[in-house]
Amino acid sequence: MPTNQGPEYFAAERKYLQSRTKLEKMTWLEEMIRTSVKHKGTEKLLADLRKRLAKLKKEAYIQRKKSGKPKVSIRKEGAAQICIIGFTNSGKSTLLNSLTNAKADIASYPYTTKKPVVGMMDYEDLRFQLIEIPATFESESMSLLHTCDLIIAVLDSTQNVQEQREELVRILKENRLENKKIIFAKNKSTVCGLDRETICMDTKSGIGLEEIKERTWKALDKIRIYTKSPKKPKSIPALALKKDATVADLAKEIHKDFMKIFKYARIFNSSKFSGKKVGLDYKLHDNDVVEIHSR
Ligand SMILES: Nc1nc2c(ncn2[C@@H]2O[C@H](COP(=O)(O)OP(=O)(O)OP(=O)(O)O)[C@@H](O)[C@H]2O)c(=O)[nH]1
Ligand SMILES: [Mg+2]
Repeated sequence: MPTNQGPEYFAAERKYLQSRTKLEKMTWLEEMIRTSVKHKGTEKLLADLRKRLAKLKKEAYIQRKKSGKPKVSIRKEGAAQICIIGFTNSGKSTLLNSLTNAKADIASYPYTTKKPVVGMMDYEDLRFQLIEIPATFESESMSLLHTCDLIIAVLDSTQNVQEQREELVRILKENRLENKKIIFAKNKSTVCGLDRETICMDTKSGIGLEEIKERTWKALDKIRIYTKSPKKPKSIPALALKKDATVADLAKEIHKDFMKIFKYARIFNSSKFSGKKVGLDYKLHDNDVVEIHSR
């Protein structure tokens, strides 16, 4: 055992040795890794701790798969539902709180978030629902990843980024989520590399938050449509529809029976045809304002 560890490390080690559950053990192993001094002399110890942690995570995952607990379901609100994933302490709650009205607990203590936390994010007249997925990756909250529209994966730049990325990709694959849209964001990082695919952010100081919003909207690959009533201004928040959406798609989005009472619509935009009367098959464009007239 190395003799040059500080009191924080020894306190975590004591707690680890007293732990009974897998989650407790994982928590204190994470804490031992975090608080351990890092130099040549502790490399072997750290490798051993990481190996033990990886084994525990795997066992915990198999156990959870068998637990059969009811799946968490959160009703979609706004233009899209976006899940935030990442390992413990990567800064998921800090990101969620910075982008939305949520008040998730933030702490350097591992596994602070134990249940999914929801918040609403505003971006250019659109509202998005953001959900932090606990880093324990329990199967009951993993179900949210199947139904959400996009995943933001937070990587902790104070740890091995490549390893985290590969491990997250493996978890997604294991859950048959490999085809899900995903954005990678490297947190706690003010120095950015050449990898333009990965967003570089420091949520604590607000760096990269605008980019996260822009990239989220871009990745969703949708168009923003405003509705309005006659003689009224356009309604905000706007709706997000698929790129080739028509007025009929918009009517269905407003209400499933809206098509039955639809008479015609007027489209307002920056073109010379603004105010034009159209039918259900009219193909909408980004930023169109649609005034629907019903019977
Ligand atoms: N320097 C720095 N610290 C950060 C940043 N974002 C988060 N932190 C710190 O990292 C620690 C963990 O942050 P959280 O937001 O709680 O992380 P989390 O991913 O939600 O963690 P769990 O819920 O435990 O899985 C806290 O001490 C934060 O203050 C950042 O951008 N820069
Ligand atoms: Mg959290």
